[in-house]
Order: sequence, then structure tokens, then C-alpha cells
Amino acid sequence: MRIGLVGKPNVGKSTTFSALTQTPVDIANYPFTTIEPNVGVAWIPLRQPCACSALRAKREAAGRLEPTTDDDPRKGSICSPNTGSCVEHNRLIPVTMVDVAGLVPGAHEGRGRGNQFLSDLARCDALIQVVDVSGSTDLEGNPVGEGGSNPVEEHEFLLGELDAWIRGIIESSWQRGARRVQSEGDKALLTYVLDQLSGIGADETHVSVGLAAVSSEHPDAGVPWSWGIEELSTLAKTVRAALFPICVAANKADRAEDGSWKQLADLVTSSGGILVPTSAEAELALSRASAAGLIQHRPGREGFTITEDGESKLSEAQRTALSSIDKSLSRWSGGGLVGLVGDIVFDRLDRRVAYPVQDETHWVDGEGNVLPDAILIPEETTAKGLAYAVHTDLGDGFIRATDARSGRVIGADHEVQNGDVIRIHAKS
Ligand SMILES: Nc1nc2c(ncn2[C@@H]2O[C@H](COP(=O)(O)OP(=O)(O)O)[C@@H](O)[C@H]2O)c(=O)[nH]1
Ligand SMILES: [Mg+2]
Repeated sequence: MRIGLVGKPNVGKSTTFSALTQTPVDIANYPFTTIEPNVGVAWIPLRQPCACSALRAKREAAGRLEPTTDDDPRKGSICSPNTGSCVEHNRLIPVTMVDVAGLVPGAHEGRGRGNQFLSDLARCDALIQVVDVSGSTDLEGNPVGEGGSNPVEEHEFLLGELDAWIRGIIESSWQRGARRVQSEGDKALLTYVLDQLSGIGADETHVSVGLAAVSSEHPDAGVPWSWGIEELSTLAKTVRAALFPICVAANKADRAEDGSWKQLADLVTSSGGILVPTSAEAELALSRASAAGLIQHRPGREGFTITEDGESKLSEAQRTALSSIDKSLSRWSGGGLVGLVGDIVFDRLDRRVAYPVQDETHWVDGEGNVLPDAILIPEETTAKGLAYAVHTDLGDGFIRATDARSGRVIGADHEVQNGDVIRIHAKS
């Protein structure tokens, strides 16, 4: 799962990136959450209790495990995640974040760092546009005084750049491609567009939806080789909408009037997107204090506690500042940046979580680690699809699977449900 942060200069992309990726996670195998200067890992809580909650209940019922005690630092969790952590059955999973700099007017023509910008985008599953809702900078990021720019215009500008980029790719040898329809029939058009766009991640569904939109919006379009800019724009725009779900962080909300993002929110939600008001700067202050060991703060949760180290090092003024930051964040609904990433993963991209294990009785891997992996899979993933998501060899050698919660044997085509614990049997 890879999510790109996009937006014009100075809106707070890098601040957002740091706030999301500087969170320390206790037992993670990720020594650093920043992989490259602009690529890092955000830790997102699962929405349902980790499967270790069911495992604990099962063991307690069988009399093989004592109930949780008050002094348990993990508050009952008994899993050992390979990546991420789990406290009180609240499991965090990694989502890769990319700070994609370089969106300026004309980026689609390669202006600024346009080409790098586009190749970074091509690898993302979804985009978050960071918009400055205090409206304090123009489209090039120059200060214009608060309320001087328009967040709706800022959003439409991004969509326009993406559409123009995709149209440019389709247009480049359109005549030649469209002519193939004459000799090879309608299917050739789909194949041609797919060939052009597969490099940016488009599949047959995206392209079919785009071609269908041209037929319905331009009934008089005629033969493909006579299509003009209007038809190609419709095609590009529809493919873009299907390929890059775009959600919005309405950032610098601390400097905007509450609700000043309403018009943008309506626009974004009407096209199936999500908008959450944020203050990246405030969230970063909490992540930093947490990374320094001064406070304990779980991603996606309100509130924090001051650690022993914090008690001795934080001044009264610093404590007051942190509390007021935390309070200001809970003023807006949506759960801030972590809430937004979670909504994108679970609502917009409809991801489910599955726990592959090698032993269906003890829910462990080959080394005895309990529920080591919690992996995200698309809706409608089958047992065999899950096997491939774990490892190609496991998919190729797939024989059958066991649903560890029920103990039932399931076949290759069985659809994996959210939260399933699955043992895969494969030829080695
Ligand atoms: N008031 C306020 N300022 C912010 C917020 N997020 C970022 N900034 C400030 O905006 C400026 C630009 O931020 P930066 O992350 O470098 O923007 P980028 O160019 O989009 O990467 C910096 O001075 C940040 O401190 C926020 O939520 N509220
Ligand atoms: Mg930046």
C-alpha cells in the first residue's frame, strides 16, 4: 500500500510526511521509518481488534492463559508482529507514504520537476492532496496573505494537471492507434489505450470505464480517429478518476476559519473522495515529543500521557503547549492525518486484513511467532490470491487452506473475509 502526498509548494506536504512517519513504534522491525528522504512508513490502526484478542479468549477459556493483569504493558495483546505493534489488541500496520514534490503549473509538460513528479505518482495506490485551507499562498506557493487563495481552485488545478498528463500520453500516437480499429475491430482501441497507460498502472477496467464515458458523453463522437480534444479529455479524466482516488487533507486548519473548507469538502465527496481537516504542524509537534520519549501517544488516538522522562524534562510551558495542541486537534472530526490514511485504506480502497499463519491451532509461523503478519488485501481476494500476496511460491504450490477461526478447510476460490486467520497448505 503506497500513498502519495501531492499539492502545490508550501501547503505542508513535508510537514505532513514527517508527522505521519516520525512516530516511533515499539516492537517494529523498522529501525527507521524513513526509507528514502521522501519515502517513509506511517502506522495505521486496524479498525477491528487484532486477532490476538480472539486467541487470548480461546486460551483463557481453555484454562491455558491467565486473564490480563493491570500491570501488563501490552494490555492483553499476545501477538508478535513482524512489522508494527499491538497494544490492547489495537494493532498498527505499515502504509508507505511518499512526499511527491514538484506539482507546479505545467508539471504535465515536464515543467519544474514535472517528470520525476509523474513517475512517483504512477506507483501510488491513492493520493492525498494537501491543500492550504488558510489560503495563504498562490498556486506557485508564494505568500499572498491569509484567505487570498482559493482551496477549490487549488484542487481543480491538481486534477487539471493529472488529466492533461494522462491525455498527453494517450494523444501521443493516437492517430496510429485509432486506425488499428479499422483493421482489427473495436477491441483494438482498448488494447491500444491499455498499452499506452499500463506504465502508470491502468488496467482493463480503468480503460473500459474511460471508453464507456466517451460513448455516453459524446454520442456523436464518431470513429476514434476523428476524436478531438473533448473526447480525449473525457477519456483521460475518467481514467484518472478511476486510477487515482484523490482525497484531501484540508491543512493549516488551525489558521483557517472553521468550515471554510466546506465548499471543497462538498466537491471532493461528490466524486467519492474524502476530506479531513488537519494541522500537520500540530501533529508533528506530538510525533516529535513522542519520538523523543517525552510523551506516549498512539497514532490515531486522542490524548497522550507524559512519560517519566517527560516529567523531568518538559517545562510547564511545554506541557501546556502540548495539551493545547492536542485539544485543538480534537476540535475537528475525521481523526486528523492518521484518520484520513485509515479512511483511504479501509473505505476508499476497501482493503481488508488477513492473518496468514503456518499452524491453525496455535496461530503461529514456523518460528512460533503468534500472528506475525497482518496483511492488507483487496476486496474479493480468494484464499489462493492471499497465498500469492504472501509469496509467489505459496500461490504456485497452493493445495488448500484452513480457516483457523472455524477450523474448516477452504478451497482456492473461497473469498477471504476481513479478519480471517488463514493457514495455507502448499506443495513446497
Ligand atoms: N499554521 C500551520 N502551518 C503549517 C502547517 N503545516 C505546515 N505549515 C507550515 O507551512 C510551511 C510549509 O510547509 P512544508 O511542509 O515545507 O510545505 P511543502 O512545500 O508543501 O512541503 C512551513 O513553514 C510549515 O511549518 C499547519 O498545519 N498549520
Ligand atoms: Mg516539501
